[in-house]
Amino acid sequence: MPSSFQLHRTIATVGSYHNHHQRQHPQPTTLTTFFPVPTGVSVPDMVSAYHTHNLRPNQCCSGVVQSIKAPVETVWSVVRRFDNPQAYKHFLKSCQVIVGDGNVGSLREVHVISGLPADFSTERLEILDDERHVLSFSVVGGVHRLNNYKSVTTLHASGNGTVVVESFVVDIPQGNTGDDTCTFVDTIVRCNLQSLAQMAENMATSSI
Ligand code: A8S
Repeated sequence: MPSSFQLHRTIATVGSYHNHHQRQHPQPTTLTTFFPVPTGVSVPDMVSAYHTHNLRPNQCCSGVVQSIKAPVETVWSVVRRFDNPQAYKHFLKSCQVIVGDGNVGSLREVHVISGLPADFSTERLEILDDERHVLSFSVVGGVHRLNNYKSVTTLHASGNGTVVVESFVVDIPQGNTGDDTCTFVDTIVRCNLQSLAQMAENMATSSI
């Protein structure tokens, strides 16, 4: 069995794994949590390394796995554009790079469509690795309820297609539970990755 197939199977079966830690439980200052791999399951080092998050007390983490019928390079050409997330993230109505030129350290300000409990978010590009197909950004400001949000997106070749893994860590807002917070964010991330799939699959089909 090719290893990419194993990767696909392994991550796809544990894709909605949630972890959360709430204030009322005594917690150590830091705790390492593995997404999306429960202890004892072996997947390529890269997946476990990039999707391992340090959780502070009162933070939660989760993630989403999406298969896409398009080559990794096609999917990556969309994901890597830190200056243009609204191309596939339909909850965003605009984006402006306010510092930098789209490389690590750049800051963007994204404005959210109406109807969400948010107005805008200021985000910093943390990782942009064109060889390994890894992008990570963190939320550093704005008007919304997702303080200290950080996500990591990795792309993996699987047959002719791509598997996308996106995990995140975020503070649990006052008055919410970790489960509610993870469900809210998982929903946004799942919508984003479904729309990414649709876009990349259209690009792949129209280039044949
Ligand atoms: C992303 C992921 C998320 C974006 C969230 C979770 C956000 O842009 C939206 C609503 C909010 O309440 C928070 O990859 C925030 O963009 C759509 C403004 C950060």
